[in-house]
Formats: sequence, structure tokens, C-alpha cells
Amino acid sequence: MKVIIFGGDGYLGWPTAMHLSKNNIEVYCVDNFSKRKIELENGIKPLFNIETMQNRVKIWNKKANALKKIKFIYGDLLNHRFLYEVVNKFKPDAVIHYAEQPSAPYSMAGREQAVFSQHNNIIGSLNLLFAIKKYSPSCHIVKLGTMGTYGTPNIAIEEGFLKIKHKGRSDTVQFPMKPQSFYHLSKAADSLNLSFACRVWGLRATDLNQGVVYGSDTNETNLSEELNTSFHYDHLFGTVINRFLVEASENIPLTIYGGGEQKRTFLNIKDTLKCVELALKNPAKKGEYKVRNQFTEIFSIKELANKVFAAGKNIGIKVKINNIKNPRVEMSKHYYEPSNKSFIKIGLKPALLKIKYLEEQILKIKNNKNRKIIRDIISPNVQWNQKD
Ligand code: USQ
Repeated sequence: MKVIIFGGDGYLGWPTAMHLSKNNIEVYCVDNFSKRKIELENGIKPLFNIETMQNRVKIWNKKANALKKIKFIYGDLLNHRFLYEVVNKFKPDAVIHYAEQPSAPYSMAGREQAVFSQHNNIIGSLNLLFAIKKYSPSCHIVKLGTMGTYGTPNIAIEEGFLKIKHKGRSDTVQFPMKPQSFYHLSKAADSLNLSFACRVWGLRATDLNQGVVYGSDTNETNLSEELNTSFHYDHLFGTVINRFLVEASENIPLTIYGGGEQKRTFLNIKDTLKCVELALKNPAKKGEYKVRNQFTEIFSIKELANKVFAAGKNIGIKVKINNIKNPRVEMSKHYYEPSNKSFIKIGLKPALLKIKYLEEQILKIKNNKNRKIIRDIISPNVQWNQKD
């Protein structure tokens, strides 16, 4: 099987590339380093140094006993000619599309960042649809979406679709979207374009509406520090559990936004890899737009903070908790009942969040001499409702 991973240098792209390569899949990674550029512009660095993409590929291809070597090409999805050439040359059986600006706070920092996020994500994805239609129409498109497109509605969240009855008639419609940021809005637009391309052009796609990912250890990254994926704790790219782990290990009070009663869906990075693998093995049919909600557990932010507190206590660290004014506009108390049946049905066995795991992660961070903490990038400085 031949797979192109767009966004192969990213937090999820790189571990996915190694995981698939280990499973004897021919992997071609594409990336334009846009996240590394945003990091540079904002004075952000991941907690541990990561190798250049070219080096990681070289090291992996030498070290791992993978039968198929990973290939890498630098390029931008906004350049449709480049994209056409790559898809035409490689003729993939599937593509995995992670190549998007992934930060909600970044997209809310101002006009420029909002426009960049939406242009980059929506037009890049649209270019990819045209490339697939032209050069590899039977290829399965696996696209990373987000649970944040649904928002926090007052009804149970289904997987992509909702059966409705209205004035005596019934229909199945795309599940109502109430995205939480300009970033999440870009994913909502992608989902509509993707479903349109399946319906009208007969492409086949799976939209993975993923929750908040945590962790950075996978079987493959654990082989060597040189194969690390990026672990962010800053206010733009750091996701909440990863931030709490670093805060706990550095004696910084956990930054709960608001009262912490907002609930979100979560999954370990290892489960991201399992889900992507399962999605590849269970592809959408020709003309089908399939949606799978990709998460394993639901927690409120307060529950997470309490878990990190308990983990700290077990290893002799007194974790402080700080409720700071929520920089985001999001519901503080709400109903939340999302479904993840579709992955469970095709064999996902979730790796649930254990206190022991949190203990190990805090100690791993604390005891690693190579970590470099920049304290200034922890506090959130993007307000959802800021004055221009
Ligand atoms: N939060 C805190 N304290 C923090 C950071 C976050 O209380 O220090 C809260 C936020 O208010 C929010 C929740 O934690 O309610 C999640 O925030 P997050 O920064 O961990 O995640 P989010 O911005 O929603 O985005 C992340 C990824 C994004 C992905 C999304 C999945 O960056 O790429 O699409 O998770 S989801 O949240 O389901 O939309």
C-alpha cells in the first residue's frame, strides 16, 4: 500500500509516518514547515529538541527494520502544480491529510492569523481534492477533522450526521456545526468541501473528527530521542494535558481556563495512530463521505487538573491549581454526549488515561536534562474577544 502523509513533519504526522512504515506501508511525507515558521515568529520551541525532518527520515530509514523507507518532499498544498505532480507521480492508494494550521488560539490572534489559518487550511484542502480527482480518483482520503466543529450542543453528538424530522418529513443532514474558533471553522468548511467532492465527483473520504491529543510517546518515537515528535506546552500549540504535565513538573500552577467545567474529548497519541490505521483498513466506499469521531474519553478540565494533582501527590510533588480568567469564549457549563461508536466497532481498544501514566510523564519531563522550558510562552495571551 502507498500512502502520502501531508503534514508529515507535524506532531501527529511524523509518528504516523514511522508507524505506517513499520507496518510495511510505503510512506511519502510532504510538509512545508509552516508550523516551524509560526514557532520561530512567536519565540516558541517544543519542550525537547526535535531533529530536522530530513534528519529524522535518514535516522529512521537507517535505524528501523522497516521494509519500506520513508521518503520526504518539501512543498506546499497551496501550490497546486506541486501537489498535482506529487499525486500524479506517486499514485497513492490513500492520503492522510494533516497539513493544516492546527492552533485555535493562533487563529484568534488577529486578522492576519485568522486569514492565514482559513486560507491555508481550506484552499490547501481544496487543492488536494482537485489533485486527487485528476490523478488518483480512487484513492481514499483520510482527513484530520476536529471534534471542535460540533461545539457543545445541547443534544447528543452523532458521528457526522443527524436524522431530522421537520414538518412531517424526515432527512439525514450533516450534524449541525458550532465551531469554537476560526481554526475550527476552517475544519468545518473542509468537511463541507470533502462531503461535496464525494457526493458530486464520487471521491471517497473519511473525516476524522479528533478530540484533544496528549502524550508524545509511541512505540516508534521511543526507539531514540532523535525520533522524537514535537511536544508543545506553550499557549498556542500546547494542548491542555501536555501543558498541565509540564506545569506540574516545573512547579507552575496548572492554568485552568475559567471554572474548568467545560468538557472535551481526549485521546492518547498512540490511539491516534491506531485510529488512523483502522481508518485506512476500513475505507470509505466510492462516493462515500464517512465521518468517525476520534476520541476515547471525556473529561472536564477540572477533572484533568485533579488527576494531575493526584499524580503529583503520589510522586511527592505538590501541584498547585490556578483558575485564570478564560481567554476563550466557550460554554462553561454544558451538556456533552458525543459518540465514538464507529472506532470501537472496528476494533479500537482505547488506552485510557491512568494516574500512573501521568506520574511517569511528569517524572520523565522533570528528569530529562535536555528539556528547555521558556516560561514566557505558557500564559495565554490571545483573547477570543480582544480589542483590535
Ligand atoms: N484549556 C485550559 N487550560 C489550558 C489550555 C486549555 O483550561 O492551559 C482548556 C480550553 O479552554 C479548552 C480545552 O482546555 O476548553 C481544550 O483546549 P486545548 O488547547 O487543549 O485544545 P483546542 O484548542 O481545542 O485544540 C486542540 C488542538 C486542535 C484540535 C482540538 C480538538 O490544538 O488541533 O483540533 O484540540 S477539539 O478540542 O476537540 O476541537
